[in-house]
Amino acid sequence: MPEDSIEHINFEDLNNRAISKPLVDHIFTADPSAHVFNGIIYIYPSHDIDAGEAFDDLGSHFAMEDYHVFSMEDIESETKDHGVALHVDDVAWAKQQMWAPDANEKNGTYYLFFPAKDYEGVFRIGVATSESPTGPFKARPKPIENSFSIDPAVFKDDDGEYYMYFGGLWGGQLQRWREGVFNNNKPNSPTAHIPKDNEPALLPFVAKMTDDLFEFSEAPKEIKILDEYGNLILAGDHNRRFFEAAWLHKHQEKYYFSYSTGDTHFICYAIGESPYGPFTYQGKILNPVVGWTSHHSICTIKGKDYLFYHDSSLSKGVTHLRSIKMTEIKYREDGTIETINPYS
Ligand code: FUB
Repeated sequence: MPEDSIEHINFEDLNNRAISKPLVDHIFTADPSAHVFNGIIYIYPSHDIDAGEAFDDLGSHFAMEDYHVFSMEDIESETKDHGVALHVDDVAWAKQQMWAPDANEKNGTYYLFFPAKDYEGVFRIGVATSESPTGPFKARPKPIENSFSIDPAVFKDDDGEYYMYFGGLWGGQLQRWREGVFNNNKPNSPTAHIPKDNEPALLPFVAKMTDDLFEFSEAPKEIKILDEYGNLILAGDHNRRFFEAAWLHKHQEKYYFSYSTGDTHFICYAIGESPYGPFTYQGKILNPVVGWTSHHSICTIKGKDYLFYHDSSLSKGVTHLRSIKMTEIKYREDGTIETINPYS
């Protein structure tokens, strides 16, 4: 959201109209990835810290240096902060910008998947493990080989295979990987290397994980997001094209790929028959929230699906510091999702 438009918001009115309250109010949190492990809800968000720098589209205004894990006994209960679960100083390969993470579990080990910039200024994706869902997590010495860009989301399919979905435009650098190697030209422009409006939009990636969940077991593949005519969504279609915040969940045996449209701030979804897609665009899950970005996850809790998301209502937009929230998702009989307005 442009810096000037947030200044004109009446936050008292906005907070009165907000459909949900921040789950955490003692620190600023964003990009919530939620999972249920052993009957407890665990949330793995980013941690927004004001860097004291001017706002820009590369995220320089945030000093995001660690992750806290939160838990809830049920959807109405207090959100418990389990403290710092991983700090950038404890990740040998990572220099800065611990952006949106995800987590998963396999055979009693908990895995934290996270993007960070390496010492060359290139986003990579790392893995850290713990015997507890709340950490502390111990990071692998190197990032996942052939990983790039941001926003990992790791989905476990019913057959026990795990897939990582990832990618993000502008500050997330996906546009710099169009030739398969990192393009470092015009380093300060978030929109350099973005396709023209009449070209297909950049696509997110998916890769199946190795048995130990430490690496990709295959080269990452692009995920096709198609319109109602079976054509790839175009780069100029800013209300529907993929930008960041990939997430995958299943509903009635179908695969739902959801994502943020970035500069237009929608959380959208597309449905497919396979974890690799293709996915056909269906509509919006969440209308724009106030703040710099929109980002979400979808988690089934006691048979109902919930959207975890964030906005900047608690910080009243100051430096766009964000706070995590949750609300229920409602499906229509045909499997489509009712669009949620974050403010009534
Ligand atoms: O929180 C930093 C970045 O902002 C995330 O990685 C993006 O998805 C956006 O929410």
